[in-house]
Amino acid sequence: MSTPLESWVEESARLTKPSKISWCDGSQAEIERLTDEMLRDKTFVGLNRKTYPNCYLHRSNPNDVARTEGLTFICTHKKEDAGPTNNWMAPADAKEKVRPLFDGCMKGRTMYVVPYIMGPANSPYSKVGVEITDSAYVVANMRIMSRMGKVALDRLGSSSDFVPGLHSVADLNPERRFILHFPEEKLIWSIGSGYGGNALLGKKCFALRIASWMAREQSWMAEHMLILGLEDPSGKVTYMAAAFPSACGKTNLAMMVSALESQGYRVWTIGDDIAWMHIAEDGTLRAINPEAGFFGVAPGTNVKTNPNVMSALHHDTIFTNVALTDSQEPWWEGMDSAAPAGLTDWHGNSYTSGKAPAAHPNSRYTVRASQSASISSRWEDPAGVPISAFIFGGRRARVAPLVYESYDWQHGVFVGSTMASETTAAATGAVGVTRRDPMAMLPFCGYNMADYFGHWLSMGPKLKKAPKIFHVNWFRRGADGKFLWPGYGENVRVLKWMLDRIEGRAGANETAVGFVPKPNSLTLDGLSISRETIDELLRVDAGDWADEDQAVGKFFEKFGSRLPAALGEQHKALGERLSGSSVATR
Ligand code: SAT
Ligand code: MN
Repeated sequence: MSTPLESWVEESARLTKPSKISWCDGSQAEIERLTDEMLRDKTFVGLNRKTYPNCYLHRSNPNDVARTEGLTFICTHKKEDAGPTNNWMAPADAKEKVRPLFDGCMKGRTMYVVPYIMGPANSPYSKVGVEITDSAYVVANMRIMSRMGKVALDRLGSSSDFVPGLHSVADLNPERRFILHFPEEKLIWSIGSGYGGNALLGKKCFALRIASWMAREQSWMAEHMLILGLEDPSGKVTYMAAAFPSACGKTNLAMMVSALESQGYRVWTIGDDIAWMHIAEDGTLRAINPEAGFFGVAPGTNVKTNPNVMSALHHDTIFTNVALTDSQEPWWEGMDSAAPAGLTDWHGNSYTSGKAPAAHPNSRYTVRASQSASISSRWEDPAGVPISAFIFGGRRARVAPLVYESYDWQHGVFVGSTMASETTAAATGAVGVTRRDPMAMLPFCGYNMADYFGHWLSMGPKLKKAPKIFHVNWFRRGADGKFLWPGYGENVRVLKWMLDRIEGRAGANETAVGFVPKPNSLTLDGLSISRETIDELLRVDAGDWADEDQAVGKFFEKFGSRLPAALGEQHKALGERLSGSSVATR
């Protein structure tokens, strides 16, 4: 008798008709063989063996360079269960439409069966997925991003408890590209793209869209959050989880080299993109990082913005759509000052400066988390780490102060649900447009967001001590259009303020939007920043916030009567505080 996995693999092979089926074991021999094949068929370009051993460059099809949210669907029986912020198709219609595209799509190709675990191999919170794909590049990435191969098959045994994901690059035609999620049967179908979150199905498709659905059913949380530990001078580590939209600096924050290291404050990395959090028996919220690697944005990454990842990238790394120097080293905008002579752009053409960027703005590196010097000794703790704070944030040129703390859990959920950010190159579409992106989950919530807010509201009271909820904005600009806050390693000063709030040490002013630091409660020594700049960073502008309040009202209208009443009340209370005389600024 075949196992549920074997049956699904057979069924998928009957549909896609590959010439060969290869079960991936995750071994060294396997990756060496795949790498050789990819070097031969030009999927991979080998990089400098001395300075970048075991590193490869992949150039994707120019029409396939980012997640495609418009082609991503949540397929539930009832449209309302997908909600107003997701694209929806009925499951039967979706299958009828997309099955013909899978029919025979692997003819003449190898079908790889990729079993993987999301989460540490021995954690009770981890889950097994199996991706079927015809892309060796996907296999190589999954080997870095998850615990892939034999370890996953061993965990699964003959059980049916895995999330199947069927993937084919097919003809890479965006007209025939679909990223389909069937949360009711915990199934993923993805066709027509080989890029990032569209194709590495363990990441956004499983660990966020499908897992968010499971988490609501089972009273846990699957969130688009980094996890970090802030060590204080006594050696005590406090864990925080932060949600920012794609390409807003989660990786850099999670791997930060602290500007306050000489004072004993250090940052340790648990994860940079996704957090799965469960209520433990002691009433704490325990977070694991379901991933095993980082799929980070390359442009803007340098020894100042993320020194830890820069050293991690010097071996065993896959680069996608970056530029190439004449000594076969990767290069991207913002790596160092000027583009070196003899550069090849991400298309593989010789680069002319002043024209389009040499590296694609959403070019990426894929690297094992364990290669970072900042990795926490507890990053694979099967019990997870206890979360003391949530941080929401985004890119806002105006409005949002550098940091503020919500009044309580309910208000914090309101703050998260009204998050907004200027869009980035991580998804196709216009860049720099402000959009509401609640909890940074807009593209990743696998069900009706109104119900998701309800789930959030319900979680706080179940915890013995709910995490404090903060909001940050590193991206506020002054009248001259320049960033007011230096960011990167200096962000530890904001984390330290949060820690001091958690410990009841730091002062704050109560404003209409939440608690804002008293300027003297921020640790600013060693930083040359004027008092005026700090005041501007912390300012709650009544006019800006009145506009914000209106925009929130409009956004909430989308959800109609499904919006939890508590959020409507929070919105009303904000309006009252704004129109009252309570807008204190310092
Ligand atoms: O979804 S991706 O993995 O391509 C990257 C992101 O959007 O965070
Ligand atoms: Mn992300």
